[in-house]
Amino acid sequence: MTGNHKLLFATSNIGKFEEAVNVLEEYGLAIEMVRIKRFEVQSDDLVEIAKISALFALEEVKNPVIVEDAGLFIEALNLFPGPYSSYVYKTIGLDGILKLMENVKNRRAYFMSAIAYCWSESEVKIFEGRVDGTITHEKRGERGFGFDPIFCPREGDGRTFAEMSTEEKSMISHRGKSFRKLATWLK
Ligand code: ITT
Repeated sequence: MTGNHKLLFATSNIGKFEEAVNVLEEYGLAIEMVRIKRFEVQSDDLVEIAKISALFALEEVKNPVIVEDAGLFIEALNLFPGPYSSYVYKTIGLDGILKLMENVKNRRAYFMSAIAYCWSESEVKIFEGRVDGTITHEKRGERGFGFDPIFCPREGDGRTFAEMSTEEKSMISHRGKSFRKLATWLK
């Protein structure tokens, strides 16, 4: 689909990019990071945000391109911060979320990843991934990025994503799942 060109990934988040590289290299696929100004989309829907952002990115780079929108959805907070995760991370941060979760018994949460791959104005393909887990009571671990120190995946061994290597996280993460779907489709 991409000919001899490397697949372009429009993102400003190096953590996301490294995870994507890690998954795609298992399939012999290479990607390149392009930083473009993200089009600010107002929507409650990750898929919609990814789609519109990918069309915008295509306009900019004039080559097939992927965009990924991801978010953390916390059950007890009515799925907040969801599509607003980036803003919430930058404003109230991990401590703010832990504070909102003080004395909250239901700690269930999930991460979602929606990749939009766009190669023409009328052609956008979506790949989604989800991982379920719980919000911890304290921050643990130094690796990863974003909300990783307070998210403990259900399929794991009790460690947070921030206590895992990139490889371990990608085996079970929302992004690992969505990128493996993309890779399978591209192959
Ligand atoms: P781009 O839009 O430039 O790709 P971003 O960081 O703004 O980068 P998103 O809007 O998709 O990306 O992600 C929203 C936020 O959700 C992100 O900044 C993190 O704080 C959080 N997040 C997403 N995936 C995560 C993950 O795997 N681990 C921890 N936090 C994550």
